[in-house]
This record gives sequence, C-alpha cells and structure tokens, in this order.
Amino acid sequence: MKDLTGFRGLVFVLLLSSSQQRSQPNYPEDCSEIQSANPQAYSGVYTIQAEPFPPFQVYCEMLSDGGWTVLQRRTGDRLSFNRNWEEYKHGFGYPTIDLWLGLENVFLLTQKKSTTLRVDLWDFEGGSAFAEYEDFRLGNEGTAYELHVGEYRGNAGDAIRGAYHGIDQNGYGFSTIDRDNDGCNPCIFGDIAIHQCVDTKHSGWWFSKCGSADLNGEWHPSGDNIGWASGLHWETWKSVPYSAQASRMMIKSTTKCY
Ligand SMILES: [Ca+2]
Repeated sequence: MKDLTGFRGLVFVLLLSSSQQRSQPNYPEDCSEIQSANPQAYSGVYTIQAEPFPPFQVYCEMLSDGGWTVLQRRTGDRLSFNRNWEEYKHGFGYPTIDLWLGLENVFLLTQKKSTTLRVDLWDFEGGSAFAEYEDFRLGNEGTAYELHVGEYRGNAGDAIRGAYHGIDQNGYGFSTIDRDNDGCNPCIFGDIAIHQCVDTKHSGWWFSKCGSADLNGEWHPSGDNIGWASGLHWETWKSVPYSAQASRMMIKSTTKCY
C-alpha cells in the first residue's frame, strides 16, 4: 500500500510539473516566425525570446517580403545615441519611436538562424535607398560583438565594406565612448590625427579606421545636415558627409540551422 501511495505521489508531481511547463508562455523567436504563423499579423510591438534567455520586446515590420525585427531606428534628435558600452550592449530607446535593440539581443537573434540585414535610408529631398546583406551575424561580447555580413545587394552602396580600400567594417568589433576597437592608433585624415573615431562621430558603431557607414551619429535637421563629421552617414550613398533624415536597420531569418 505504501508503494502505491508513493507511486500516486510521483504521478501527481509529474502532472503538476507538466502543467507548470505548459503554463509558461511560449514566445516566438523573432518577427519572421510571427509572420509565418500568422501572415495577417500587423506591424507593431511583440515579445520574442531567444531561449534560454529572458524574453524582450521588439518592433516587427511585417512586409510582403518577410517579418522583420527592427534593430535600429532614427527619425529625429529626441534620443541621444552617444552612449557607453553597457547601454549599447543592453539597448535603449522606444520600440515604436527611435531605438537601439541592443548588441546582446542581436547577438542572440543571429546565433540560431541565418539572417538577412536590411538598412533603409531616407534623405531630406524625398529620396530613399536600401542595402541588404545576407548571412548577417554578430560575434559574442568577447569579440566586441564583431560584425559579419555576407553578400550585398541594394542601391545605397556597400558602405560597410567602405567607399575605399582599408576601411572595411566587416569583421570589426563595436566601439563606444568607453571601448576602442576602431583600428586607429592614430588614423591620419589630412592633417588631423584621430585616436578614437567615437570622438568625432559621437556614436557607437563597428568603426574600422572610422569607415564609410555610421547610422548612430548625431541627427542633424534639414538644411543643416551636410558636412558634419558626425551624422547618419552612408557614404557610398552620399559621398559628401550627408546626415540622413531617417534610418532603419532590421533583420529577417531565412533558414533554421540545426
Ligand atoms: Ca583607437
């Protein structure tokens, strides 16, 4: 009889454990998975999770070519992007307005799946351009969240690999006001010696001898947006330092890797 009681107890514990597991919310892994499950899903804020890490909120752009998870958005000067390592690591801003999703979250999102990065740019004259990169991923924090991009397509030019030789940001670690991974020791531009790209860019980014791309610089208004060392720069799109009116970086997952 004692044995039977013990058995019943074990069954009860197993059932309880099973029901507790079922009561845990089962969050999707990214916006692509949300759109695959529900093709009618609207763009907006969703909760996703890269298990076993805690869930977090993202903005999903549900477009005809996929469900895109937004990593970065700039639309004005309400939010400063001149921030330190911890802030860039964990993210800042607001999912529906301007935001930086956070290097650690992007690292987690790009570990299990093959992802495409899309960069959208808008100028002050009604124009826009885009760049897409296959096989986008970040290294872990130990690599300073090293940037990896594959094949480029688009009409904005491949500013990550640079407007000229020697400034390729692909394979470079992230730099902030308190972390220097920019390859300048110093860099010489004309008669100016730069030790930290962050000093002139006022931005965290994967600087490679400063390079041609930086969408985290200071936002400048219409009529005062040309010629700044800092700005929302994509120099294969606008060769004269031109700070864009708006930018957006987002990813979609393509295939699962097991
Ligand atoms: Ca340096």
